[in-house]
Amino acid sequence: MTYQYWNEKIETMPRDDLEKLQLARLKDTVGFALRTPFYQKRLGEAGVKSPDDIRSLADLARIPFTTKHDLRDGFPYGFLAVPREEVVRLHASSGTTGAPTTIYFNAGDIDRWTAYVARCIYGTGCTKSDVFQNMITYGLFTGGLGFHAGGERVGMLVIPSGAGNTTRQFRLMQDFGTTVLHATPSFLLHVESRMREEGVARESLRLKRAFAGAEPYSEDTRRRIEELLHIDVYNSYGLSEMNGPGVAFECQEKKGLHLWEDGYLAEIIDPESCESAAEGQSGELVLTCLCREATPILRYRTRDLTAFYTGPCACGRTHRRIRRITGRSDDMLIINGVNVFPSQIEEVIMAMREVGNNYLIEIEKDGVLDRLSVKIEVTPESFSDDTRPLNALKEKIRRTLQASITINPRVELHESGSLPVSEGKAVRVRDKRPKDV
Ligand code: DLL
Repeated sequence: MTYQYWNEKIETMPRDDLEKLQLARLKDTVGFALRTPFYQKRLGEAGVKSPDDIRSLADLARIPFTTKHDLRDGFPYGFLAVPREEVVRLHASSGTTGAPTTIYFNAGDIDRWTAYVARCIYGTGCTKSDVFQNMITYGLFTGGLGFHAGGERVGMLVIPSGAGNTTRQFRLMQDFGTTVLHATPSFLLHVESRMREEGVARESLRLKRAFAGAEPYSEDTRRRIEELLHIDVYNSYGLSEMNGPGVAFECQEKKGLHLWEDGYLAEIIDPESCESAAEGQSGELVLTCLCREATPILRYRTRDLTAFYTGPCACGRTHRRIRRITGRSDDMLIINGVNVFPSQIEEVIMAMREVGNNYLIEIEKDGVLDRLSVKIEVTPESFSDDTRPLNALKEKIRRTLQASITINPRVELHESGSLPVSEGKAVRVRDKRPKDV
C-alpha cells in the first residue's frame, strides 16, 4: 500500500524527537496555563510556578488532573489565557447545557486544529478531487465546523449539509457526486436504511469512504456500514475539550487510531487508583492539549476507556495508536451522538412540582437510531382519569427536556408507586442498546 502523509516529517518523526517537541510544547502550554485564574491556583499548589519547573516529560506527573467538573466551575472565563479581544471563536460541549464547558480559540488555535483534522482526512487517501458531504451537526458542536475547515484545508469540495434530512442528503450526493461522507455511525446506518426505503440506487452514487465518530461503535458496526454502503469507514475520535475531532484517527491500516502526539499528550490511567496503567493495559485516557493557547487544559480526564497498541504501525507513522473506545468511566450517555448526563434530566423533571419521586430513563434502539424514553411518576394530586391535563403536563416536560438536552425524548407519565423500586442503589438508567463493542 502507498501511504500519503499530510506532514511526513511530523507524522513519522523518531520518538526521541517527538518527545523533545512534546516537552517544548508542554512548557509553552504551562506558560499559558499560568495566566489563567484556575491553573495559577492549581499549579501553584503543586509547586509549578513557572514553565521552567517542567524539566522533563516525567514532570507531567507533578501536574494535577483537570476534570469536567473543574471546567464547569471555571465557567465562563476561568480557563481563558489570552486577552478576550484575541478570541475569535468558542465551542461548547454538548450534554452540558446547565453550566457549559466552553473552549475558546484564537486565530492560531483554529489554524492548528484545522491542520490536525486535515492530517486525519488526508491520511485516509482523500485529495482535492474528492467531494465531501459533512452530514454532522454544525454549531456549538465541534464536529461540523471542525471537519468543514479540515476538508477545505485538504482542498476537497465541501458540502456543509449538516445532519438530518436524508432525502435532501441523497439529492446532494447525486447532484454533486459526493465521494466522502462524515457522520455519526448511527446516522450512516440510518442513511443506508432510508436509501433502501426510498429506492436510491447505490450505482447512482459515487461514494468511496466515510468518517464515523462522536459516539462509540463496534468493529461489527463498522463492517456492516462498509458492506451495506460499499465504502471504507474510518474511525474518528475527539472531544470538545481537546478542540473537537482530529485528536485520533485511523490510517489506511485501520488497526487502531493514531493519536497525534505532537498536539496531544496522552496517558492511560487506572480510573480508580489514578495510577498509570501498565503498557497495553486498558484504562482511562488522560489528555493534555499541546496545540492551544486561548484555553490550555492539562491532564484532562476524558473518562473514555481505551488502551495503547504496542508495536509499530505498517503505515510508518510513529504516533501511538489507541484502541476503539470501549466505554466510559462515568455515567455520561451518548444518544445519537449527543452527550447527555442523567443528572441533566433529573434536574429538569425534579424542578416540576407535579412530578413524583421516581423516574426511569430508558434508551433503546429504534431501527438503527437510539430512542430515549423518560418514564416519570406524577404526584397523586396530579394524576387523574382526565387525560387532558396529563397530556399537557407530558408535553411541557417533553419541551423543557428537549430545550435542555437538545434531543427529543419520549415522555411517559405513571401513577405514583408504579415504577420499579430497587432495593439497593436506585437504578435510574436502563440502557437497552445491544452492547457489541
Ligand atoms: O464528539 C467531537 C467529535 C466530533 C469527534 C466529530 C468525532 C467526530 P464531544 O461532543 O465533546 O466531542 O464528545 C466527546 O464523545 O469523550 C467520547 O466519549 C465520545 N466519542 C467521540 N468520538 C468517539 C469515537 C465530539 N470515535 C465524547 N468512539 C468523547 C467512541 C467517541 N466515542
